[in-house]
Amino acid sequence: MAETKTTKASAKVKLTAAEEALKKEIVGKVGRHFGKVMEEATPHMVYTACALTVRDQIMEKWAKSHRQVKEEGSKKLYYLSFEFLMGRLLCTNILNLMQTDEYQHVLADLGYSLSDIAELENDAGLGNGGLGRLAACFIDSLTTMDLPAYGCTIRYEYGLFRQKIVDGYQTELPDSWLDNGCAWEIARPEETVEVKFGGQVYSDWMDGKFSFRYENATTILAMPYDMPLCGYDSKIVNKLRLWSAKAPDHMDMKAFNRGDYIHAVEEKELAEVISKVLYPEDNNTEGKELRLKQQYFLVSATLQWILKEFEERNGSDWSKLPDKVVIHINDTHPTMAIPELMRLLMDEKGLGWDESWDIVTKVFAYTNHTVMSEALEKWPLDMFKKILPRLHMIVDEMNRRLMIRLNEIYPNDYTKHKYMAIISDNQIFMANMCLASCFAVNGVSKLHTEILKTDIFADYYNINHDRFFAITNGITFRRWICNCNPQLADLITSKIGNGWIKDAEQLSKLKKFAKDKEFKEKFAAIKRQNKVNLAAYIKEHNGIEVDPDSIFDVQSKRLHEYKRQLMNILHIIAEYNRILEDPTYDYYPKTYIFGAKAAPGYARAKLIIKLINSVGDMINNDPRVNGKIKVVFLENYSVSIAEKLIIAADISEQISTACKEASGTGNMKFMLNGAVTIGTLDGANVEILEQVGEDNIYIFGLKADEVAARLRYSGGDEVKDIYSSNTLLRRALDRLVDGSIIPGSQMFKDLYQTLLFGDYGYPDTYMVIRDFEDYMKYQEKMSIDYQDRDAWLEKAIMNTASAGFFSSDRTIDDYNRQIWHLAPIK
Ligand code: 26W
Repeated sequence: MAETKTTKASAKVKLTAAEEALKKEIVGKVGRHFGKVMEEATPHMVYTACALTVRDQIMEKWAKSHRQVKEEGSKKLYYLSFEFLMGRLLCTNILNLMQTDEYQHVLADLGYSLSDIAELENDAGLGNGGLGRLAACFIDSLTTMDLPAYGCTIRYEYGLFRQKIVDGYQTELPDSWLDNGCAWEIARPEETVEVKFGGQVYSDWMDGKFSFRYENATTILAMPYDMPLCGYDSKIVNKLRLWSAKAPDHMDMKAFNRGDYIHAVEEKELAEVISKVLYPEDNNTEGKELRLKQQYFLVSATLQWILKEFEERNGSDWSKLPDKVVIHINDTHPTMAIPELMRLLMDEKGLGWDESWDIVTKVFAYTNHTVMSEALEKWPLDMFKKILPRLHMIVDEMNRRLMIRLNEIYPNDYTKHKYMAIISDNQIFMANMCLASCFAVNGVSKLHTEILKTDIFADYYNINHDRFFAITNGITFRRWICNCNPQLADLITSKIGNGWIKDAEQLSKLKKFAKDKEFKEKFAAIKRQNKVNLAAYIKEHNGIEVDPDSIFDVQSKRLHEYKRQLMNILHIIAEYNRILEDPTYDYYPKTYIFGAKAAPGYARAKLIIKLINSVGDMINNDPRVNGKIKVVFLENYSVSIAEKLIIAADISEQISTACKEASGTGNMKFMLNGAVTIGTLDGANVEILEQVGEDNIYIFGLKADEVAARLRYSGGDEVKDIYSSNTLLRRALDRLVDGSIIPGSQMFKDLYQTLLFGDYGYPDTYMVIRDFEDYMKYQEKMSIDYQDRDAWLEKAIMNTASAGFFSSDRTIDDYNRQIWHLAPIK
């Protein structure tokens, strides 16, 4: 944390009485919390003092809101997710309390600026990418819309690794986000529950039913921490509950008494390792034992808590559970909640299988976030049985009953049975468990849902049409414009009032200003200032000088082959070659900016990062380019960096291989902030096109069905033909192996090989070669269009004005009307 950062004060204004009171609070916190007077306080102490005053206000609201939920007997949503990528919370919370001006004034009076103080907070980076950030946007919208909901996740001691680029390579450092404490969380040791792993399970027949005994099981304690969250101008407070693993006291005491202190401490470490670190794999699963334990740990702790809360409020008529509780499974990672609820209802509450199943199948809803086959979770049966013996018995029985049902529906169609089974080939298929048990299944964009229905989940769709829903993702406008781009938010409000912040469709009123000269100039000035700020950041962090008047072309997201950062960089190489060959080539200056983390074990993704950095070194330092192209790789892409980067983009790169990106949400953030998209007809890009119209977006490349057709055969001839006929592409590709990027090095050969020859006889599985020409054509068109400043500004404004549909408030409203059926707190 940059404790030494200078914190410039913004202009002082005379404080109102309420502001004077707030100032007293902050000064008081510095004194009481740190034993310091203001003059001696470090900026970080000031940050903490501010956060604590905000927290106090939220807590006051919380007490009231809690009582109200109880009185109204409201149905509640528990949103189970292994990832909540919250980012920083100070400014969001202040904005949501509608006190941004007050805090700004008070801090200025104390000699600080709110934005600098806010920078001192560590990002809560408890997520990999889209899925985790979506969960964070959802909880903001749920609360803003006064819907009672709890986010449930693991309190990882280390969030997603910090990325450091060393000599062009990604290196990973631990993200110890809790080092300076977290002002937002409240420990709840009194609500600790036990979670059991391993051992043996024995059944006894007693009083006409089975009861189950566990022997030699290891008990781990799950201790919750609560993060209260307020919505924008809303009445209620929801919370994010984060479970932390602890060793039970008796565990170390036994060994301790035998004098085996080291062993005692080791055992404690082993227990607590469960909540130590977030798995950094995105769209890839490896069946690791620790991850399985994390999954069971979260779902078991959460379900025990859910049942306890229900029982306290409603007694033990469990058939009422579906009226009071809906549990959402965010991708398959928390799927074990399904058999765990069966276990708790049967073994702890004494219900029979049929009664329990009837409840379970009315409580759970599931969202799928990816169709990548390597991301579909499956667990080795042996491992599952060893770690979760009782759950294994339940899953086995679920599968047995499923097979009977399937044989009635699809008699003797064994291929189908196998494809739809929960257990096959000695593995447990988590998506099938969801499909067989959840009352609702949804995809995250129209196209993605269509692919679920007609392709990967077709067999289940065919027997359960009414359970499938298409709900397009969204983003919270409070963070993704109000907080990160306050000047633009203010400009919009000055024209159409502030109703759009809670009712995003009102943004469309802005369309009538797309041709208004004065508005356009103001819009342009804000974008330019954001670019100037980003240029300063790049200068400071990368040492690269970039021109704010060049086109800022940005691709920021996880690094994955299907997202095709490789196609982007190949295109840059091709442009570079053209400039070198033809000094008269009229090239409008462009700054290509990348931000991307690769999974630490994904060698090819890491090689692409090295390639981007090496190409950057080659081009940025070549005097013949005359600064017309700059390539920048921003280290450690995170929520906080996204907030600076997205608002400065002219062009948003959304160039995934069609059918692979389930939705995308970065695409929506760029659009909202007035960047124009170049993209394929994939995920939510399809709907962005619908909203913004074809004049205001650049769509290129193969469509989903065309990609699917090409993946059915090797395609070697097509790839070879393109390689021979497209000189620009060929010469860009050849640079990967001719030792010209890093003099004498062949290190990028793997990339060349896989594009042209493939791993298993299928070259170019992500269609980089096949989409290249079209991509280049639209890149060129954009550069030309950009030079018509007036027309470009109109496109940019139309993007902002058409983004209303992508508010997560709309998404949450869709979920609520179609799936959850929660009533807003009155
Ligand atoms: C088990 C390893 C693992 C971890 C994370 C597998 C899969 C995931 C996620 C499902 C990957 C993910 O974040 N998917 C993204 O979800 C976003 C929110 O719906 C979508 O917008 C993105 O298109 C999708 O890639």
